[in-house]
Amino acid sequence: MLQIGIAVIAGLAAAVGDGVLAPPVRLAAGETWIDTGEEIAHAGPSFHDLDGDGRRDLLVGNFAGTLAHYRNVGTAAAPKFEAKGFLAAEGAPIKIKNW
Ligand SMILES: [Ca+2]
Repeated sequence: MLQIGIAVIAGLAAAVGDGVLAPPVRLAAGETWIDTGEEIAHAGPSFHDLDGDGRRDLLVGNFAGTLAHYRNVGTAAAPKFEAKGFLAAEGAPIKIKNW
């Protein structure tokens, strides 16, 4: 179910100029599908260049308030993602209150 949410957002990100959305794309990190798991809902994907290399990386927030980080090791036009764990600060995962 969560994979669908990510795929839909990825499809929106690929929208073309005439207002027609591109088909949804299921994202993977290496050989593993990106998935927040069955126990954690409300995937909130967002693309940002976190390391300043010109390629947008993927952050996936979830209901628990953590942000899974996937570094783009592909290109800007053909991204490939590498799982980097949860985004952290001072050695601890960042946790955002969402209610
Ligand atoms: Ca980057």
